[in-house]
Amino acid sequence: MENDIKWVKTHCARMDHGGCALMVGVRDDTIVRVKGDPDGFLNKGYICPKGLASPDRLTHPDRLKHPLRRVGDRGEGRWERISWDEAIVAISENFQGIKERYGAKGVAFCQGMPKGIEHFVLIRLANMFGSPNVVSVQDVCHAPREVTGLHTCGFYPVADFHHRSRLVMVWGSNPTSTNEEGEISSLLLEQIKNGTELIVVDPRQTDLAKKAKIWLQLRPGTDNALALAFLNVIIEEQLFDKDFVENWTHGFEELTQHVRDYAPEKMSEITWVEPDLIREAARLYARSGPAAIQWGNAIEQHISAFDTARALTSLMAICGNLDVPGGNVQANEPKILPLGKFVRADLLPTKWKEMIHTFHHTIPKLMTVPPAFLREAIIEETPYPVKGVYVQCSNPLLAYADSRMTFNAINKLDFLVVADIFMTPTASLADMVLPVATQFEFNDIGHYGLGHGYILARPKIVDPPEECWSDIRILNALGRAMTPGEYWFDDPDDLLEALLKPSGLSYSQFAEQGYLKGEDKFRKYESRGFRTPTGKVELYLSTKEKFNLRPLPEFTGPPEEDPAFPLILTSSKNPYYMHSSYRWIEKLRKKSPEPVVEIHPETASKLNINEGDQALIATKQGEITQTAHLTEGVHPAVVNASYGWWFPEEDITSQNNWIKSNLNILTSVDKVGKEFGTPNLKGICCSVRRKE
Ligand SMILES: Nc1nc2c(c(=O)[nH]1)N[C@H]1C(S)=C(S)[C@@H](COP(=O)(O)OP(=O)(O)OC[C@H]3O[C@@H](n4cnc5c(=O)[nH]c(N)nc54)[C@H](O)[C@@H]3O)O[C@H]1N2
Ligand SMILES: Nc1nc2c(c(=O)[nH]1)N[C@H]1C(S)=C(S)[C@@H](COP(=O)(O)OP(=O)(O)OC[C@H]3O[C@@H](n4cnc5c(=O)[nH]c(N)nc54)[C@H](O)[C@@H]3O)O[C@H]1N2
Ligand code: SF4
Ligand SMILES: [Mo]
Repeated sequence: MENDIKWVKTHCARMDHGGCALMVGVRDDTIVRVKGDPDGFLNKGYICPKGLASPDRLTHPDRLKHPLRRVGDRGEGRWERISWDEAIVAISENFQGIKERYGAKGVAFCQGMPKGIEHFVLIRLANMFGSPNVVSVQDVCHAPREVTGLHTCGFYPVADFHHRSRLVMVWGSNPTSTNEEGEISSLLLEQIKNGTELIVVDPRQTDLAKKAKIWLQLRPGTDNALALAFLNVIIEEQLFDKDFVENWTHGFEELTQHVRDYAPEKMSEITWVEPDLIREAARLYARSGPAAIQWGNAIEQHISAFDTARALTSLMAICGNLDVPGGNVQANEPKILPLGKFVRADLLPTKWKEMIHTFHHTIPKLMTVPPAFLREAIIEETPYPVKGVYVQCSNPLLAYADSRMTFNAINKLDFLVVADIFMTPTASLADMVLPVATQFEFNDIGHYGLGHGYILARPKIVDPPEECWSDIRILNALGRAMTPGEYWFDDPDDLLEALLKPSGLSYSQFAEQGYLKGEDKFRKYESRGFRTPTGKVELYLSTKEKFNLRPLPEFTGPPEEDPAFPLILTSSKNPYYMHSSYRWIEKLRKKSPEPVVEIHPETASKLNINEGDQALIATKQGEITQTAHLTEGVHPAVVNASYGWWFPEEDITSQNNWIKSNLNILTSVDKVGKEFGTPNLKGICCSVRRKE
């Protein structure tokens, strides 16, 4: 039987950011096996449980297979099956109608975690339709790191796992579970095996924390204070790279004065990390170049995201770790169509003036609307009303902070379309649900536009079932129906051809080759300076007045405290799921059957909670239930809850389904960071009690 399997190469996708090269075994247009491809330059054969289970997405009996139109009340679960032609016409008519009444900006286009080029085709559609409002989860995912990098040093500094680092400092990131955005952990683990030292900054004792030379178990939400203490030590003790600081930084004097206020002793009270340990870690980082900071979600799921990212970028700079092999680098893109051209930014030059978040004075270069501001626009009609929403690759009812606000916003919409592979809680509230083809079922390109310097081929391997269309095909059809047809194609694959054209490769040649990577080049600033107004790394922002930014990284104030909610809530991503997705895949559900909250045994004992008990977790916002797991891996004052939980096996029309264990019932957008509209998802006051 083995020899009638045909093996095809592709890259894993849509189970996280993707990246692992895979060998996919096919028989009779069905995927029968997958394994890691030893030739994969990011994974060298590695594959995780999600990757192994990924073909099960395709064959699940409950998968959406036909376009559906709502017939009953919103959320009642009554649908009629319609044709694709009817669906495209109805969406186009509804969105055109809103455009006539409220302007094109009255329609918003929402994307979840970018999964492939559909994100950029969606922006192209919005630009051509005339709406400046593309919404994404960037407020809590990558934009704080990327955009702060652009303002500080002219690029997004990513950890380079492809060259040897003497030390890696993993800060608020958990790559052995998340392999976040192409940083596949197998490369890091190989370096550690070969002697690279490790510092881990995480309130939980992760697998990497167990391997680390130094583990800084900080109080959740205080990364900002800790990073400033690092700067204090390194500058006071003169451990910085003097040549680099002298030649390539702007405002070192100001930074030196400024960080005097942040001595480890003082910051220790806030962060709970012993002053000596802060000193030891700061010295080790400064003395171990080349050193990379693998930074993650934790630093940017907090209102102080901008200042934390500023402090960490400053740390990379003054220690001489920017754009050196094994440090934090500016990736060089391969020769492909630049993003702006692909999305046709030229067609909507007024975008930056009209986007919803411009009215909230967010930071320049933030191109997508933060969800907090989208919902305000829908509910309060400020700065103007939004009446129609197209959602793709996203489940906002679970993913956005303050789920009840999302529910209220959805209920105020005139028209909601959701494109998904499965009926989710968000889709169940839509006016129209579109069944999509997913990974393995259409030609796609991975990692375009993510700033990592490579793109990955994800060729079609099997046919999609019944009437499932890829997002790209749907958007192309919508483009033809509701924007000037000349910008769209007879064959949606021509979008991929256009993107690849500057490389001289056709899609099939690219698929054959597997990936395209920009040339490795380092210390590019030596020939052209840093792409900032001063040509240097701006430790002090020269644009502070122009953009109304804090010029130096500041400690934005002590974390909230509330005697009624004495514990501190944080969360981390589940290694077996992507966000709210795939609880319906049996192999994965077996590994992680229910939402779990980690509690320290001493705390649990005081609360009279035993292993496996149902625990009620409450914040000012609301209350949810998760199953208690006792572990010494969390601090006694901290609980680590699961995020993204709903129950596909239960009644989807019941509100209890998405409310009962959903972490975002507990989060709020009452307070958001000014630069990115980021709410606090980590480090929130909570209480826990046993559910009787
Ligand atoms: N409290 C809290 N909230 C968070 C986070 C957190 O850590 N804590 N993390 C945040 C982060 S980092 C992110 S990125 C967001 C994620 O937010 P989302 O991206 O909205 O979350 P997902 O659950 O991944 O939603 C993806 C949806 O896409 C569908 N899908 C899968 N493949 C395809 C496809 O090919 N096409 C289409 N159209 N749909 C597909 C899935 O079935 C699923 O319903 O959540 C954010 N929210
Ligand atoms: N399995 C899986 N993989 C994924 C995803 C998924 O949902 N599941 N999502 C993908 C996406 S969209 C993203 S953006 C990436 C995110 O990838 P990561 O950045 O790795 O995301 P998290 O697991 O949210 O957080 C990382 C670590 O931060 C710690 N942490 C919690 N609170 C704090 C704090 O206040 N300070 C510090 N320093 N650490 C804290 C957590 O304990 C956790 O170990 O992962 C991607 N990969
Ligand atoms: S780590 Fe990510 S890219 Fe690699 S196999 Fe797992 S889900 Fe796929
Ligand atoms: Mo994310």
